Order: sequence, then C-alpha cells, then structure tokens
Amino acid sequence: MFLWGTATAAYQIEGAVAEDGRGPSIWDTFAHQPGKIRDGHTGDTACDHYHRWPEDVELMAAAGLNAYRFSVAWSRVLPAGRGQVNAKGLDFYDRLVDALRARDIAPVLTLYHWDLPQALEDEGGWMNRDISGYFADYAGIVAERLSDRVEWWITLNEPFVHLVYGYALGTHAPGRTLFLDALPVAHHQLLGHGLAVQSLRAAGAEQVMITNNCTPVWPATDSPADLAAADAYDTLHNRLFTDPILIGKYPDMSAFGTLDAVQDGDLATIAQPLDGLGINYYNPTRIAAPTTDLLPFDDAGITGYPTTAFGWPVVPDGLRELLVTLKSRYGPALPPVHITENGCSHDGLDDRFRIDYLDGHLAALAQAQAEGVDVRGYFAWSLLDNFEWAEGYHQRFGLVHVDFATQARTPKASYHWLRQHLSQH
Ligand code: IFM
Repeated sequence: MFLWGTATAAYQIEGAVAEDGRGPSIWDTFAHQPGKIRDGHTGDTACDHYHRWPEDVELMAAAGLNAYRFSVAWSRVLPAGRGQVNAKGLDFYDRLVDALRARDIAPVLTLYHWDLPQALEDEGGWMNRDISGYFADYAGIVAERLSDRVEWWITLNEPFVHLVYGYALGTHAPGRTLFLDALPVAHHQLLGHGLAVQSLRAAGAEQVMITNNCTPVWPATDSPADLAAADAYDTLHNRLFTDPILIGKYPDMSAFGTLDAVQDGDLATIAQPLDGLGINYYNPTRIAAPTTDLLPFDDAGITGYPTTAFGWPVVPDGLRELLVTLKSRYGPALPPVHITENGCSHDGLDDRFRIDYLDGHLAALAQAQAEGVDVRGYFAWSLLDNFEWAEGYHQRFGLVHVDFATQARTPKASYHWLRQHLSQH
C-alpha cells in the first residue's frame, strides 16, 4: 500500500518543553539565546501538540491519510540523553501511536530530528564519537516499547542540514561555527545511524530507513570550473550521506579535507541493510566555481521559477530528476524510496499556491515511477504551520493553519484538495 502522510518534528510542534520530565535539548538552549531566531520566537509552546494531539490525529484521519511521520524528542525519553529513562516521555508516544493505529494511520517514527539532549551537547555533541553509541542505546529503548506497533523507523532526519547549519555555519542549534572542521559530525551521525539500525532490529523493528535531504545539482555553466564545483557540492550534499549507507564507502571528500574520524569497521557498521530510503525534496541547487577560498563552490541561485514565501524556487520536475538520478547512481543498491518531506511555505487559508505545488510534485513523482523508480510513499511537509527553526513562526508550511495566539486549527484549501485527491487514489 502506498503511504500517504504528512510529516512533523517534535520541537517544531510539541511545546510542553518542561513538562512530564522532559530534559532540555539544544534547541531549547539555542532558541533562548538573543538574536538566534527571528523575532525571538521559541518552541516553548509551538503548536501545543503535546496536549492537542487527539485533535491533530482527527485532522489526519478526516483527510484520509494512511500514514504519519513524526519524531520523538530524545530528551523526553532520556532527559540527560542517556541513563535514567523518563517513563512519562515514552507514555506520550505510546498513546499517540495507539491513537494513530486506531484510525488506520501507520506510525512512521523518526528518532532524531535535530533536538539533541543538551547534556550530550555538553559532552561535545556530534563531534564526540560516543554520541553515536548513546543514540543507538536510545533507539533500542524506544523500539523496545513501540516496535510492536510502529510500522516504519527512521533513524536520522537530514544529517546534511544538521551538519551544515548546526555545526558548520551555526544558524541552527547547537550554533557552532566549525566550518570544515565540522566533518566528524557527518561521520558520527552516520555511525550512529548504523548502530541504531542494529539496536532497532535487535528490539524487533521491522522496517527501517534514514531520511536524507537531497537536491539535484545544476552547474551554472558547462565550464570545467563550474562542473567541478557542482561535483563537489553534489558530493557534500547528496553523496556524503548516501554512499556510505548504500554502497559502504565514502565519496572522494578531498575537496573538503580528510575524514580522519573514520575507524576500522565503521563503514561496515554504517552500511546496514535498509528497507527504504527517505528523501526530502524542496528544490534544486545551482552551483558555480568558488569566488573565495572558503569552500570549493558558490551557490549561484536559481531564477526564472516561482518562489515560495521563503524564497525557494518551485521546480517540481527536480523531484523526478532527483529520483531518476538516484536510481541510475545506485542501481540495485537503492531500496524503495519514500518522499518523507515535500512542501512549501505560503501564507493564507486560500492557498492555491500550495495546491499547485503539491499537484506539480505529485505529477513529477508519478513520472519518476513511470521511469522505473520504486517510490512507495509521499509525506507532505507539514500537517500544521509550525516552528520553522531560525525563521520562528514566520514560514507557514502547514496544510492546516494554526493561530498561534489561540492554537485554533483551520484546514486550508490545500488540505481539502489533498483529501479530495486521496479519495480518488
Ligand atoms: O521544517 C523543515 C524540517 O524540519 C526539515 N526539512 C525541511 C523543513 C522546511 O524547512
């Protein structure tokens, strides 16, 4: 059965950050630092999903969705990241999972959507190799409780984005500005993924994947310098987090430095067999030769397409291009693909823009299937308007409008369009 869902993440929707024993995460710390988030917004209350989840599950059911991708807040389950388990944290996800299943909505559980427990950041965060093992322990604890009812397990969400914005550039939590010295974060996340897959399987999880943010890379021109820059960017954004997982080796990373965090046996651990690959697609990236010596590429920007409220170009065919490229790059090593996020920010309840966005991307997905790519799911980002990281509540990605003053939920035109679409598929 094709999975039709929406996707969310714990810190972006839950709120209740100090409730029922939840420990602080790096996003609590970061969001409370002046100047980090637009207009000083925080996820303290977010969509108050921690209390309003029954209403949110009803919204999904009424739309005819058969899957829901959500993330678990590590620090609800293990307030200090390791050691003492907080039973109330696990109970929350247990209730949510049961409610979803009662509505025939398959739970798709992401273990890590960037909210590292602050106590583990205090030990070096993902720069510290030990965090990989703690992540696997946490994965095992959650799966011991929920593997009998959770259909799909996703280890990490977008490790590329976490590496670049969280540790290299510092515009996301934990706000570190290590630039290329952040590369160990890539390896430790990948190692954590591999170890977590082992813990998940040992605890009875049956279907496991990872979610990567991927982008088609367009060279600005055909010049050798632009082509080389585009190749370097493709290596960093797409291949760094997919090659080791699917083919057990790193791409040539020499344009960025050395991956000296890699130890004997790590690649075998990372390349655990998977049941799926999650892909988050938003837009292509156009790359030119570098104009500084900071990085081996420049972002040349894309013009000539409509743009979302965030300013991101809308290129539906980029989804087809990406999927076809993955298939030709990995061949039989590519497991079935799920589009675990796709969506746009746009204001207003009458969101024809979002309807066109969804319609265009679903057509591109169908075209990729017709060209032989095995795609088994599509998750719109997002169910609700929510806390969009450094942008606070300014970017509205929801199918359902949230009035953050009252927490009232109002389905937008795109929600009704999707419900209608699903009733015909
Ligand atoms: O909101 C984010 C999400 O957390 C990860 N993928 C991209 C979305 C839109 O920026």
